[in-house]
Amino acid sequence: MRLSNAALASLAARAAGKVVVPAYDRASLAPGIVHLGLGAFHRAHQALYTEHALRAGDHRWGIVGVSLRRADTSEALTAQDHLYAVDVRDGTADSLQVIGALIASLVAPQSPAAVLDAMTDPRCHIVSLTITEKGYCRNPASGALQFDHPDIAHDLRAAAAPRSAIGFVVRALALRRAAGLGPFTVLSCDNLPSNGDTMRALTLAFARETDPALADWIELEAAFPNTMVDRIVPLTTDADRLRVAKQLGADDAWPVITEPFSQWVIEDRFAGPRPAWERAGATLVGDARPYEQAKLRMLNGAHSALAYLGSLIGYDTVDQAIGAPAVLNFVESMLRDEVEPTLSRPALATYRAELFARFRNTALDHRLQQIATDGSQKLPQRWLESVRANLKSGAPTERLAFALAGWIAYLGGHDETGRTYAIADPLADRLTEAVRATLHADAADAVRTLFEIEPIFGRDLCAHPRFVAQVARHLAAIRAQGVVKAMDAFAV
Ligand code: CS2
Repeated sequence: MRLSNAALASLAARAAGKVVVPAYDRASLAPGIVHLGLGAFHRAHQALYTEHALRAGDHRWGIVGVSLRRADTSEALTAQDHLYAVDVRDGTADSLQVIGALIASLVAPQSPAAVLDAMTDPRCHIVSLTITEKGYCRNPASGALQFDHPDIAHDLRAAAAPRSAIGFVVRALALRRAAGLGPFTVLSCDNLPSNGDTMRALTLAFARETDPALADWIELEAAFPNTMVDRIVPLTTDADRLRVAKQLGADDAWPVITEPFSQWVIEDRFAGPRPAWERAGATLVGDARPYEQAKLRMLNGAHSALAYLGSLIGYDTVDQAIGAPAVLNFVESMLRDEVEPTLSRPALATYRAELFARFRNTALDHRLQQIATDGSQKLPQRWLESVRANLKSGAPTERLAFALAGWIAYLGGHDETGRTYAIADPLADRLTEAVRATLHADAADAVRTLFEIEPIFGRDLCAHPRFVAQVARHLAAIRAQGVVKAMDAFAV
């Protein structure tokens, strides 16, 4: 039996009280939210907060999910009335919930007009985004819109059938303005610094290029709150599908797997109405940036360090890597000594302890290679902002330099046991070429060559000889002795 509206009534797990299912009338939901980027993260995070509002009786907030590229998730969910299970796992208090908030899904390349129709529906008040860092088509170091990005160049030429999220947002806002409708709130839920401000600047840069009066209207009327989103969501595997089907008593082609922890901090400045997400545990604030910065530099910064150093050693998952005492000691001291001093969020030591407990979750099977993807888009906000702050204040940068050396070594494409892996990154060609060209060169030459890649390192970091020398020294040690031995430099 496949999961569906009809199947809900007869779910074996429901009868046994083992699963929560939507008890409201799904047919009555209005399409109040259009979400761009129908990945697992959205379905395990924002959709759950919205589900809470629907269960409480506010039926304005059905979600229309949009896949900007692939059709697979949409096809799988369409065949099951867009119901899916969220499997919360930590090895002890596991729980299963079927979510009904998603009411439709669209595949943008197949029907851009249908996506624009959904975004210009007068009942749509919020367009949220989880399109990953690279979906913003920006220069990761400077934050500027990449006008030469193929999708942006296309959308400037063919505005009526956009490809990029920014192209869709600008076109939909133009159509709403022409129709005399108000704008929607644009809610970025990606791991970018000041994600709302970032999206706003990119949207305005694009709109200015095509229609300055539209840009003025967006500037005045639309809202782009910053958000901090946090929940660890590994990729769903076939083993997950089998386990969920067994527990549920029905087949779910795309369940999502996640941890018990969830956090959402949102700036409370919307252009129109919004769901009462705070009743589901979201924190509405005036300024989300201290939370966002701490989360990016600590959780995501530690994640990336674990991903590159752990993969090099030969580990597959986060819990394996953090289980190695040398790795734990290194990442812990990196956060404590070189990241936390750059932050203003309160209770950082408690936050750090919580992070490590989450990383130890053995029921998630969170793959390091998932986190290792798109380093060029992630490292500027995860590591390099802390590096810059410390270079300015005179604080230490040794551990961040070591993590960077680990990333450069990781770009070699094989771990210390000889296993090879692919480098998944929009700048993969440039990165692997730079690493190949300097493999037998002096480590300092290798570091300088990498640091000249402006979209990642800007123009300032290669001009810090002390920092370049630190990274080079650690790269030489990692190459000569391997990661764990090289970490002896930090042993307590
Ligand atoms: C991870 C994040 O894949 C990655 O880069 O660091 O997806 C991380 O799991 C989430 O941001 C946690 O909130």
